Amino acid sequence: MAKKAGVKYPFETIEPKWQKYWADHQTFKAVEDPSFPKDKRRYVLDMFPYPSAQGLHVGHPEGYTATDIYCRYLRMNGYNVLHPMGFDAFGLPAENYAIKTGTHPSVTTAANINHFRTQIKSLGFSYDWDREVDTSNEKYYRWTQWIFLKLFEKGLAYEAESPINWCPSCKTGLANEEVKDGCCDRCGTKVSRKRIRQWILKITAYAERLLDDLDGLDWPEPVKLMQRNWIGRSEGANVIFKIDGHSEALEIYTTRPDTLFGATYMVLSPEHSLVEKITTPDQKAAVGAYLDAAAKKSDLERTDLAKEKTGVFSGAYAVNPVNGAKIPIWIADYVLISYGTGAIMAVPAHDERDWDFAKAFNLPIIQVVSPVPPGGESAGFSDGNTEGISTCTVADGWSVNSGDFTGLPTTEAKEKVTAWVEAQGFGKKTVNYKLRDWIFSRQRYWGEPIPLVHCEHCGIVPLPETELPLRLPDVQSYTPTGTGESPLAGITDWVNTTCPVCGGPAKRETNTMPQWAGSCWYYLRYLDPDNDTAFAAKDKIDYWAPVDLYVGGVEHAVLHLLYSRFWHKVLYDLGLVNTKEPFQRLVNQGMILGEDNLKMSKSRGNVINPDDIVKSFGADSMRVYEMFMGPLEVTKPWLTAGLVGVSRFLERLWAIAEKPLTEKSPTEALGAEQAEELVRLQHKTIKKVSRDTGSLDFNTAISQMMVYSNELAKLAELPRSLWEPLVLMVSAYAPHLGEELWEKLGHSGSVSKAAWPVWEEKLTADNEVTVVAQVNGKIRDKFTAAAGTSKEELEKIALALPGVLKWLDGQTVVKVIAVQDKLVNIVVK
Ligand code: ANZ
Ligand code: ZN
Repeated sequence: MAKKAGVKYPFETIEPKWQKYWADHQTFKAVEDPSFPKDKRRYVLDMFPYPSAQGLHVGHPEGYTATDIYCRYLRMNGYNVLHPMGFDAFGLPAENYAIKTGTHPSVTTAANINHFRTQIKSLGFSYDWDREVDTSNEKYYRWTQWIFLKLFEKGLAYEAESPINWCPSCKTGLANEEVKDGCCDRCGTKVSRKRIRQWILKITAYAERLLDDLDGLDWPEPVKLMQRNWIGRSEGANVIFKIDGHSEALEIYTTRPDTLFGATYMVLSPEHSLVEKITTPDQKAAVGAYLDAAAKKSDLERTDLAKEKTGVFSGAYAVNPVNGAKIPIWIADYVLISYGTGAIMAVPAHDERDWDFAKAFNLPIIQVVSPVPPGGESAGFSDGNTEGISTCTVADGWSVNSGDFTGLPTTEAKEKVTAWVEAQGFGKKTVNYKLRDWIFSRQRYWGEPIPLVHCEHCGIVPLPETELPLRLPDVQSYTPTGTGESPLAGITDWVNTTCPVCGGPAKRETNTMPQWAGSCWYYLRYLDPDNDTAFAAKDKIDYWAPVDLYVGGVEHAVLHLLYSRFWHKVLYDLGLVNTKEPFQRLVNQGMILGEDNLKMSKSRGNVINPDDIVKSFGADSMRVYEMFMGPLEVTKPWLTAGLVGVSRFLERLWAIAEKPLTEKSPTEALGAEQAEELVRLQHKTIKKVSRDTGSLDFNTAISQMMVYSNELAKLAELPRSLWEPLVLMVSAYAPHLGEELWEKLGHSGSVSKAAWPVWEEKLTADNEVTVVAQVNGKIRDKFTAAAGTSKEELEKIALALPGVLKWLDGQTVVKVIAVQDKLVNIVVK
């Protein structure tokens, strides 16, 4: 980074001056003023940062600048705006640092928060800092615990000993959402499975609403799609198969009931409860060995399509309810216990996994779907062919070999078979979701303690609300025990307590909440951050919520954004919030790459430090540059040359302000012709900047301001009426410079409280008009002309147009009628 940029305006003195002014005058304090009607209130939110030791990176100010410009624009247009900032302060890095150095995570976290706050403040954002939240502060996490108790009371939190994703390096359990490609999302270590006692939140109870309510949200489609896929709704049928020689039946889930006639074998997941019952004596040894091997694999390894299929025959047979066919029951780990019923009917002709399995174990394959309608033909497939199928076809088609259903298109066959199965009493229409309940406990220290105790007599007892916050005690060693217990388990005098119900001896829950807990509801705490009797007062929630615009990175598409929607819906059901959804509009900012077009990383040495930029170019240059790089949502590389260009623009504004200011009208000062041109450009600029700022198209707004400033820079004398509107608009983008220029214009008070300039529509019209040329009333051509061009001149142009000449050939022109700025009609005979 340039050590000495030589920026030619005193940003070093202007920027701290106005930051101090804003703080001293509480310029951006948001107040619930009832005189603003509901449609004149806006809640604009940034995804709050995790205060890492590295400090701010250039991606943070990208979103923060965008929302800040938008907020300033809204305020200047008469809106009451809530724009807060805070810190997502629980998390593993502080704890890992404590393990290494012994420094308490609260000490590191406080230092990091202070550093972040200073950095953020140096960029001149218009936050109401009185509303700052810190999720690791007991005044905050008291309410996180309180909401957990509500979930518990509603039966949405339960304890279970279950095999979970376990990161051997972080020594903690992980939620499904925290596992990427079989590895820990945080450290990249391969995730294994471990059975431990867990607290689990029943997010699946909200699956349908989490899916349905996406429709009403103004969110990027890719994010909605990611949530839809994650929730993974599928429609099908549960079908019951009798087991030959057993009283128990086997229930399977299928999304293809239309393929029932093609089931040639069944598969149980190794964990299925029927495995032990139905395995025949001669298969016991083989099945036992297979179960041991499967237990060691992760779900991902088991379901990976590319992996070779493994399995073992149970010795038992099921009876296909549609035709009485006896088909073998296998045990294979490509069927997961956690989905559907943990058992399937296998249709190798139309399911690739089943196909691979059937080929590997030489099981029969029966085609029951044809790609061609009855009577049609196609290579390799014809109606009724049951042998020699060379490939598996998963696509829809027409039923074949399917009894009474033969000939039906797939979609119709699905419905008919389901109805028939239901009528016969061996199945029912079923909806399944991929979404799993949320593993909510972590075996770590630096998180919210779960406010429950385990009593020998009363079982699990929630702490009374009056005992909140349940404070995180100090520990001697932060190192996780690795046994599945958190470091809290070692503090006996904290663990041993009395039962709030019976007063007998009891033990505290030693798991803590996951990193996502605090961020599930922080946007509500900003509404009423100091409230000691509620997480937020109802009237304040009613005043501001929901969040009108939420800006942040796309990496939270399923984690934070799904979890917080879930909590919000629970609070909604309790009557504690006023809307079904927390974030009405979402915008994802694009990633800023290094100058080499690669992701910024320490090891590549392409990291840009915002502090360096602020030091050499000023905060305003940094802000305007990040918005000028390209559309907010796209990924784009950092280019120092672009930053230099932007700082030239700000220097030019400074230079314009040094010109002699005149109170004369533009016409008086510049003469009619130049005045008219500049006034038109001014109004066009106001229109474009207003529209683009309102639609978050900041880069094009900036270029329009550049165009206009270039023209003003040419003037010897500066008419106030041409200059002031630009200063007002610039102030949203480069607020320190904006305030200084506003003050130079003789105004007192912050420019952020002034009114945004307005444009006159007629002055934004282009000087050129489109004129249509007609022959006998039919449009034959078009041309552009300067507005006000004389009728005679228009007639001359029209009569020479190629599109017109074609129609004049061999005709006599009888009359020509011209309407100024609009049309020329040529009448011929
Ligand atoms: C028969 C069949 C025939 C199937 C066919 C597919 C195609 P989605 O869409 O993801 O919901 N399945 C059901 N439970 C399973 C489990 N626990 N583990 C692994 N696979 C399971 O997938 C549903 C389909 O996946 C079901 O429909 C079942 O195979 C399989 F031509 O049943 B299908
Ligand atoms: Zn008790």
